[in-house]
Amino acid sequence: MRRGIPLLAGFLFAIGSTAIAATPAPANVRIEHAWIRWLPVNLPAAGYAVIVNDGDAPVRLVGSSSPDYRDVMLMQSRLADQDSTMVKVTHIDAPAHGRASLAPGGYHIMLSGPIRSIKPGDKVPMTLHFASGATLQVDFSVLPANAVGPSTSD
Ligand SMILES: [Cu+2]
Repeated sequence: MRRGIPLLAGFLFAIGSTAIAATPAPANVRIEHAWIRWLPVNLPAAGYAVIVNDGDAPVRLVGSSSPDYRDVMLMQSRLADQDSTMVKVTHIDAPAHGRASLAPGGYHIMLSGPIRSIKPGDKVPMTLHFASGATLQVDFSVLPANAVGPSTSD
C-alpha cells in the first residue's frame, strides 16, 4: 500500500505535464514584476508586467485572460493635450534580446468585471497569449491604489 501513493502521484504528474505541454511557453521569455493596481468600487484595474525576451526573435503578446475577470484587454495610455486617454491595442511586442514594459502611463492589461471580490494582497492568475500560439501562466500580485509597483529591489 505504501508504494501505491508515489506511483499514483507519478501518474498524475505525467498527465499534468502532458496538459502543460499542449500550450508551450514561449522559449526564452519570462515575466517580471507582474502586478495589478487595485481600485475601489469595482473600477477597472490595470495589470502591469515586464516581458523579458532573451531569444533571438521578437515575441508578440496578443492577448490575456484570467478566470478572475470577465473582460481583459490590452490597452495603451496616451497623453494628448495634457489629457490621458486609453486606446485598445492588438498587440505588444518585445524585441529580440529586449523587453516590453507594461507600466503606468503606457501599456497595460485592463481588467474589468471581477468574478470574485479582489483586494490588495490577492494573487490573480493570468494567462498571456502570444502570436505563436504559446501561452504563459503568471500570478499577478494585487497592490493598493497608491502603489507604484512591486516592492522588489531589482
Ligand atoms: Cu485601460
